[in-house]
Amino acid sequence: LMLESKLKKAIENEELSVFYQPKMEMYGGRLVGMEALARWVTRDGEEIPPTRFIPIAEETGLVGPLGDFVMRRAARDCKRWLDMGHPLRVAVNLSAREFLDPLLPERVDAILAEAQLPGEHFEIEITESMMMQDVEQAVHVLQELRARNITIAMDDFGTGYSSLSYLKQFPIHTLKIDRAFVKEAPDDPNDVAIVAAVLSVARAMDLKVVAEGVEESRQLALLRDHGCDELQGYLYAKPLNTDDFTQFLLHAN
Ligand code: G
Ligand code: G
Ligand code: NA
Ligand code: MN
Repeated sequence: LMLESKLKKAIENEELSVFYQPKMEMYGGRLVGMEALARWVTRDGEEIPPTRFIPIAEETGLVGPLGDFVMRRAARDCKRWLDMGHPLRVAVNLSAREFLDPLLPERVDAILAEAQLPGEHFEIEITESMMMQDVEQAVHVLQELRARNITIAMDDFGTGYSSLSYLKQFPIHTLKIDRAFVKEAPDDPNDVAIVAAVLSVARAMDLKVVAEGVEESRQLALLRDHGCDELQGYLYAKPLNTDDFTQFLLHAN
C-alpha cells in the first residue's frame, strides 16, 4: 500500500522516466527502432525495477495512468527523433490489463494524435500468455491496432504456452526470441535448435524476428546464419536515457 501511493505520486510528479534500447537491423547494421522501458528512481535515489512496480500498477488503478505516461513519452521522443531526420519505430510494452482494455485503441489514437506521430512509427510488445487470457478480445485489439499501421510484436516468444496454432490466428508482425534462448547459444545445442526452429517457422509465416539479449558476436553470427532480421542487446547498447540515445543515434546512422 505504501508503494502504491508512492507510485501514484511518482506518476504525477514525473519521477518515472523512459529509457530506450536500440534495435539494429541485421543487414546494413542500421538503427531501426528502440524498445521503451519504464524506469523509476525515487526522490531518495532508490531504483525500483519495473518487475516490481508494474504488478503494483496492475493490482491498483494505476495501470492506465502508467501506460499513458510511457506511451506519451515514447511517442513524443520518437517524434523528436523523426523531426531530426531519423525515422525510427518505438516499441512499448503492455501488460495483459493494459492490452485487454477495450479503450486501448482510442487511447493510442489520442496519444499519437497529440504527439503527431504516424502509427507506422509505433509498435506494441505483448506476450503470448497475455493473449491467451482472452483470445477473442486480443484478436480484436490486434486488428484495431493493425488498422492504424501500428506494428505488433510478440515478446518473450517461446517462454509461455507457445501454441504454434495461435500464431496463425493472431495478426502480428514480429516475434521476439526471448533472451533465455539466445543466452546459451551457440554453446547449448538445444538452444541453437530452438533459435533455428523459431526462425524457420517465422520465415514460413512471413513474420519478422528480433533477437533479444544479444551480448556476444558469436551469438550474432549464429543469428545471422539463421536469417534473423533484427538484434537487441548489450552487444549494441543497454537501455539509454533520451540524451544518451540521441548520442547513440547520431553515431549509428
Ligand atoms: O528494463 P527491464 O529489464 O528492467 O524490464 C523488466 C521487465 O519489465 C521486462 O519484462 C519489461 O518488458 C517490463 N517493462 C519495462 N517497462 C515496461 C512498461 O512500461 N510497461 C510494462 N507493462 N512492462 C514494462
Ligand atoms: O521482458 P523484456 O524482453 O521486455 O525485457 C527486457 C529487459 O531485458 C530489459 O529490462 C533490459 O534491460 C534487459 N536486457 C536487454 N538487453 C539485454 C542483454 O543483452 N542482456 C541481458 N542480460 N539483459 C538485457
Ligand atoms: Na519487451
Ligand atoms: Mn522479452
